[in-house]
Amino acid sequence: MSLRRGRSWGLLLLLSLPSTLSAGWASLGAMPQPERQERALVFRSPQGVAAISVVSAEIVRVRFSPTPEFGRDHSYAIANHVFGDSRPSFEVSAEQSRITTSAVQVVIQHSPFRLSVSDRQGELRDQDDAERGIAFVGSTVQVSKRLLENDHVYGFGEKAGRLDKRGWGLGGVSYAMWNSDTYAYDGSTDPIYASVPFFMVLRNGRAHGIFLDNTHRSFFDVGKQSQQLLTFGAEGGELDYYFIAGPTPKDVVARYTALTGRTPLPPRWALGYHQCRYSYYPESRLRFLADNFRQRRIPADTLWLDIHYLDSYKPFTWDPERFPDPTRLLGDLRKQGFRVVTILDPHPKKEPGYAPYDSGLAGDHFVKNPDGSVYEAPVWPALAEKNPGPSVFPDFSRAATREWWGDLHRGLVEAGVAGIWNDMNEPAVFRDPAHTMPLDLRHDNEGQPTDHREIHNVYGMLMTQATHQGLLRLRPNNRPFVLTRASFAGGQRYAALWPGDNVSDWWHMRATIPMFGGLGLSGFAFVGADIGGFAEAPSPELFTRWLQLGVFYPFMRTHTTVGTPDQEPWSYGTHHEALNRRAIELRYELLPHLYNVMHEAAETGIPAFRPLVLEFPEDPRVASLDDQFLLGSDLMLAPVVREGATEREVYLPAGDWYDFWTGERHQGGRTHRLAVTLESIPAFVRAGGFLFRQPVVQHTGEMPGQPLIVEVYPSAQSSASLYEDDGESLDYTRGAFATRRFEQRREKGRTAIAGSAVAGSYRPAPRDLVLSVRLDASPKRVLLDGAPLPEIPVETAGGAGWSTTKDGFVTVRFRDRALAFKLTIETGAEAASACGGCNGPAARAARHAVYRLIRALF
Ligand code: MIG
Repeated sequence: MSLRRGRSWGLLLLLSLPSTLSAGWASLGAMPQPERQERALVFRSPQGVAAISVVSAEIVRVRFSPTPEFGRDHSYAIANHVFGDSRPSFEVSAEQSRITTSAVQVVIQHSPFRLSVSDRQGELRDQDDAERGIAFVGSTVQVSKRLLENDHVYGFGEKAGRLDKRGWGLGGVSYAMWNSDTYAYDGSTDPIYASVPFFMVLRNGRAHGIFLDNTHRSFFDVGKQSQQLLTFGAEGGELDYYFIAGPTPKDVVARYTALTGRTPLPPRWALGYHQCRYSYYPESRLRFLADNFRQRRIPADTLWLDIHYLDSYKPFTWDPERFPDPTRLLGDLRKQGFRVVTILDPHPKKEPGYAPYDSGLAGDHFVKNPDGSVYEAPVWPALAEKNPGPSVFPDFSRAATREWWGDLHRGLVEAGVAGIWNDMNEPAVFRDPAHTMPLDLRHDNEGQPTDHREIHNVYGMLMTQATHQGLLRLRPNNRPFVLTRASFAGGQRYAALWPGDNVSDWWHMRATIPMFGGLGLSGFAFVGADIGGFAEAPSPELFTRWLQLGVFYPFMRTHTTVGTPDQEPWSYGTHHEALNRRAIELRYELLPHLYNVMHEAAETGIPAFRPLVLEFPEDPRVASLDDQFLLGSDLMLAPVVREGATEREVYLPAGDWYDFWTGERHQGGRTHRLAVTLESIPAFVRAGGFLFRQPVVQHTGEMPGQPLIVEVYPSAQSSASLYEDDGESLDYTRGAFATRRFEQRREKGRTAIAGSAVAGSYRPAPRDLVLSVRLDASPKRVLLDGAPLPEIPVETAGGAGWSTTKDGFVTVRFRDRALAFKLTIETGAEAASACGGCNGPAARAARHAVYRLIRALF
């Protein structure tokens, strides 16, 4: 303790020395009065230049450089600089400057230069530490902010730790941003593959965010060196950060993604189940897989080809023996409803006569050594059996190179490949002690050459940009699907992300929950981890549990490394096969819901996979909750993540919740203890929630014509909207979508459900609507647009009508005409307890009988 004290005194002493005398850190001291520019105040002193500018009423940019002038104003992360006019007002006095917008007030104290931001209510949100403020040494710049006792901190993208970055008992956490290939990482490995220098602070239930727009290696000390300080900075470039106001965490995420872009709406097939391993080959193995999925009736959409499909690991080739006729293979698989995704690493082999090398050299597309020669290093092609040799590396920071790389995908697209998997793009380099490129390599940097220090963290993202845009040029009316391992802030615009090489153990499975919570808050909505684990082999139980969790990953893919036992849903015996099938079936039943929330993410930035704090920021009990999450706003998941578990504790926030499986009502605001079996996938729906489902299909190609099932959970009044489109093309950007609103109103004796007419020009294939309405009393009469519908016993349903199941749902079915409708359910006077005794397994079986029946009918 005293040692630590001593150290910080030493640091304080250093910081208070005038910069000219100190060889160490210099703290930014006095700044003279600023120059007023249109939307900014610019301060200059012999120590450097600072600018505080207003991006929007809620977003303020802070820039400092320990140089006389700023460098080029350029960002790989920012997608949108243009926001509406916020009419800030500026006041400048000798001691301080003040910028006021409709949402925030920024006060800049001139001597020493310190900044603070308060919200509309006048509460301080963000405040430079009075002692330290901005400081710099060599090429490193940093700023220290005050951290309050009750602050919670979230985000930082892909981090393998707790959701709340404040750490256990305020122990603090310190993070670095430097994309790293970290095979079999664990909770103490940092950094890993992707860098998102963004975080959110939750203070008294209200949030603000900070985004450090700097691609160099950066660091974030969250209350670790000192409990009262959050210090961040980077080892090069400017201190260039954005303060983003809330007050809600959703506001912050929406604004952060307005700046850096949003995850585009994925093609629907990419939300289905993906089967991968390192590596499936030869082609007969792929056919075997496809046949097994279909014969065993285990739904799946996509099979993946890892590096063994390539000829000697060379990008844009096929191994001629393993895959003699890719076009025919892919065509045949497509007929069975399968798509294929192929891997591509950023390391073309140095080999005259190999087209990507020849054209890359001719176009000057490769990363250079400081002396101007092309950089070569060993990656996979160096380990090929035939003709091993070094690789060269595209300089994705050059626009012309991105275009060249994108165009190289033509052959794959023509063969029928549906999407591209970008791996090794940290970049990973073999036999280098740092496992990446030397820091002094040269990159174009969009016309302002720089070294690898500045490009490293965006190398992977720029590769995905090249891939995404190339796919778009090659198939202009198709939504590109790209999966990447490395990325950077803003990378959500180009690719889905998976957190690399996890391990087949229970910790790694659990760790994905806070990790995806943090990634979602950091703009990455399309994420999923290797189900079953990459390194090592899962027990049958672990694999089943991981699939049951993976049902709710936005991206659901099983993957494992080379040499491990089979890791397919049927690889663990018939009992587990049935459980695994059931999990994947659930995924497909929930696809309309998942698609809807992915669309919401594309529109608003609010992720599909949500930590509870996003929905319940004022509930202190969810601030550090690591083993539950929501899919959308209303579906709460509490997966079983402990080996041999027979019980699961679930915290339900205030309000009523309904067991997804039994319909049983639970009171929120407290923790419940559930008994669980290997079958259990604990899930709850918030009162008033709407859940959009469909019967089980074997792949997304079977969706057209399926009935749309709308489950409605009680509240006095609530509504939800549903988005649909063709699932594949970009026609939706030109109006070819279908959105509709559903609303419920409940009063004594009747429940009314209204559906709006469909907006947009897309129309789903002819189908039925099935409304499954949770009731607290038994139905007497059901009217559609005022006309009574017949009651049809569950066993003989057909045509329009309604029926009940024992667990308190009424199921109403009628043709979906895409028109407005009004359903009225008249109920008797019984109390809610009418159904109290029938919420067990029998009720659940009855409810599922209805679904089976619906399935059989269509
Ligand atoms: O050095 O392509 O994370 O998913 O299967 C290993 C082979 C290279 C690492 C990826 C993994 C992939 C593997 N790759």
